[in-house]
Amino acid sequence: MEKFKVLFVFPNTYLNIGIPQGIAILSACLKEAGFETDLFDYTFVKTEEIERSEERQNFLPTEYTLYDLVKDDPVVNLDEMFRNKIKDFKPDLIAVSVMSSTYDDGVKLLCNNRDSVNCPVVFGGVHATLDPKDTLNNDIVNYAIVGEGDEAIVDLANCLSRNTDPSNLDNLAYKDNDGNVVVNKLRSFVDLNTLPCPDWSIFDKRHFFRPFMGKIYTGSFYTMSRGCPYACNYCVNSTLKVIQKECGRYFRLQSAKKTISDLKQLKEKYGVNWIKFADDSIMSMSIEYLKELRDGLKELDIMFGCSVRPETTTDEKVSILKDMGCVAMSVGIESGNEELRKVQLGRRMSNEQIINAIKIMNDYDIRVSTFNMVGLPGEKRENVFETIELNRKLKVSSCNCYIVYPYPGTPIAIKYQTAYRNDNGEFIPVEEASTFRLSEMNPDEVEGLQKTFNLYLHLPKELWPVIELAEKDDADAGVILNSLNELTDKYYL
Ligand code: B12
Ligand code: SF4
Repeated sequence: MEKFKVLFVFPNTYLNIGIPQGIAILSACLKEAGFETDLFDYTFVKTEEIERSEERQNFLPTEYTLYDLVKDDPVVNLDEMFRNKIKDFKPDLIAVSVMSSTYDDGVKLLCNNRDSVNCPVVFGGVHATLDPKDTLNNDIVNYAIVGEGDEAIVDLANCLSRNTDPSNLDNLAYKDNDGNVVVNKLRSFVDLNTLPCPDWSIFDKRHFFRPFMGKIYTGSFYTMSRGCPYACNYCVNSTLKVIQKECGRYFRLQSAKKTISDLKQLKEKYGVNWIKFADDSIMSMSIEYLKELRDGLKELDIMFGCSVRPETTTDEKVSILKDMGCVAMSVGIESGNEELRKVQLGRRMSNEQIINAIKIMNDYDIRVSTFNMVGLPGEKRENVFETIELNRKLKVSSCNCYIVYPYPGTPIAIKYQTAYRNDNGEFIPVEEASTFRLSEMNPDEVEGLQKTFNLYLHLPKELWPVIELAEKDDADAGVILNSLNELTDKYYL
């Protein structure tokens, strides 16, 4: 008998590379249970000609870039490719993984190709957990999985392959005959140590492209924990924790042995030599755990980057991580104003703690990048400059700067009563976050500051009046912005 087949769909942004661990683990779970899987991934589907990107890279650029990865690809039609995939693979279940920002794209693909979709459709991922009602608000979606999908998708595939009714399955959400959304009870969190190694085989190998410090490495994301011990006001973790309160302790960590064994396999199979640990806060892990991890990972000789909370940073932990292969750390600063950071973002840490943490990282010669936000509730222009000044003082290599987006269900979205869909029912794009008007500045000013944030960081203060001209949204400002970016790349990075 033919195996029951599950086709994953990853509605990603073009060239936003990196393997989503959610799909990779679910695929491994399904294969372990005897099912067949495949993937339709937007990441390398070129729907229009692209120019060699002028995008500036964070660390020393490589000559071979993302553009070179895809320059010989033909321009294709996304819908046609999807229909061909369905024709070739003949799935029995289509499984779409979505964040809030990608849900509409997933639905659009299925609706555009309705005639080819001849099997049930399940949506999962962070958006399905945050808002199952919204997820099921299109008749093309038959089921949503709320919370963890590792066991739920196997149960669903089992039911469907035996033609039995899945409607009692834990974690399942569906619409009953009256059109009401039913969300079943959630099962306990899965024991992470029992999960198979993520299945990277279904992904385009170009996802492994990792340029760093002028060289190209091979690797992708890997997570060894789920959840986060903190609860920042703008982060979905605060909400996911509440939704899944009946499932067990929210922050979970797999054994060091499991991480070592998985990374060994990924190294053997794909030649991995660079990993980005996508765990929310690596230094929340104990010294003993980190030491065990170091002892096992050291011999694999894998370089890695990770995210850290400043107040968990200690000399001893950084020294262990460095010894383990850490070369880059990302630190969430978010705002240089302690009051805004504490009251609006729920991040209780002082500037002093941030400065000390980054000093330790610098002492160990670890590349530091920071995460920052503009457009915070109550934020004024001078507060943005407090954030810029803090970063300047820290001499960080690069800053990521985002405009605050009140994601569904987050404390910030609830407090300011923001809706993430516009009057036409469309998701308000992340690029239009300034239109939420949370700060004391107007949206143009917020956008201007976001796009010039790194210029204010790197260029001498004498040039700040020129940078201010580049903040505007017109052709002249565009020319100034490009020149300043070139100047920064050439002389100040
Ligand atoms: C790695 C990562 C990325 C990677 C890979 C994305 C991915 N899908 O994995 C990249 C770089 C592409 C990325 C980009 C972005 N990301 Co991101 N990312 C993460 C991060 C740090 C880890 C994801 C992960 O591996 N988790 C571990 C896996 C195991 O969990 P999981 O994905 O949730 O999967 C489980 C369940 O959700 C479910 N499941 C997942 N898929 C499916 C599918 C089906 C069919 C089923 C049944 C179940 C199911 O089962 C899985 C196992 O239990 C998370 C934070 C986090 N800790 O989750 C943010 C996070 C997902 N990202 C987020 C955001 C905002 C973004 C960006 C919009 C950022 C930006 N401003 O550009 C972009 C959007 C990109 C785009 N496509 O347009 C938000 C999403 C918020 C929201 N409401 O949607 C998160 C939650 C961060 C946060 N704390 O706010 N991201
Ligand atoms: S520390 Fe990071 S992942 Fe954890 S709640 Fe805060 S923003 Fe979210």
